[in-house]
Amino acid sequence: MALGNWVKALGRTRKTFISGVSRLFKSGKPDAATLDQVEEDLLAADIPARLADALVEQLRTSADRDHWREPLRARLLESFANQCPFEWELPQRPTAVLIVGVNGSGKTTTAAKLAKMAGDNGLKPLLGAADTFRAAGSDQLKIWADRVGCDAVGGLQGSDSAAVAYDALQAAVSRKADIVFLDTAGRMHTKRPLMDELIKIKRSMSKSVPGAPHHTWMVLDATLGNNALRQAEMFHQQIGLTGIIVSKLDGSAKAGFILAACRDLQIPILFAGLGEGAGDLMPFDPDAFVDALLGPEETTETEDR
Ligand SMILES: Nc1nc2c(ncn2[C@@H]2O[C@H](COP(=O)(O)OP(=O)(O)OP(=O)(O)O)[C@@H](O)[C@H]2O)c(=O)[nH]1
Ligand SMILES: [Mg+2]
Repeated sequence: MALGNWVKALGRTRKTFISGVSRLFKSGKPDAATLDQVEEDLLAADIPARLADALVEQLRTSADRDHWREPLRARLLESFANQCPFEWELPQRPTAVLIVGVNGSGKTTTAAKLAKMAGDNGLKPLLGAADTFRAAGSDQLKIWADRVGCDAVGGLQGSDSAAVAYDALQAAVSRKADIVFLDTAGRMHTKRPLMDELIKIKRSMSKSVPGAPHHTWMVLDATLGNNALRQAEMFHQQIGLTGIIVSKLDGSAKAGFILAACRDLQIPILFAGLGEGAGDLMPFDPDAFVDALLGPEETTETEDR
């Protein structure tokens, strides 16, 4: 997808991010008070504190109207040293992907978007609806499955989510699906905590298909900024994540947290959701992300309002 989509999606975060930088250049010599304000602006966009510090230092020493962009760009890109894209060439068939996340983060929508992307990459996807908590959780996914043109396997509300996970993987084997995305509930109605439920689902998946789940991806709502990061830490500790998908990037003013997710948690950011439609998911592109954050050359002139 074109850089333009990233530029549009990151508009709100960029406004906060870049307003400090432009203020710095308008004030002539960067004085301590302006630099403090710049740091505050960076933190307001949920840029990690350590990085905000380094960026301000960079601006202090090389605050030159014409030459600030490249050093800043390089510094921002360092955050993505652990980044690696998801390869749609699958070593196992079916490949099972467990989709987790807190309530309302965008799991169901993202599972559907992923199924569409798998289809676009020449694979046969299957959607599994292990969200047996939400009334019509399974129906919601089936509607999506029809929309993106794939099969869905689900259970009744209140049924055992681990059993649904098992069945969905069995169905993937018998229907010769290449990849199955298993949607889960953001919270549970039983007394058992969510993590226990997810651990049970994982165990059940491995009994159904050896080695499953091959991937455990967490959907993070980008509008939550640093709070999303803390959620990811918790999930990672408990169930082990192999990838992060950032949803709702289009509505976020705090997308700076993504810079910490990859570097501090050492989990790759695989995809980003830039809208509610089935086609609004894209592979995460660090260069496009950083370029969109910095904005076009004239951004410092136009966005400081
Ligand atoms: N703007 C925007 N909205 C999104 C995106 N992804 C999901 N949404 C919206 O977020 C809301 C919640 O999405 P769901 O997919 O139902 O979230 P969920 O995590 O499955 O929710 P629960 O099953 O209730 O835990 C819906 O209104 C989606 O349309 C995105 O990338 N951009
Ligand atoms: Mg859901």
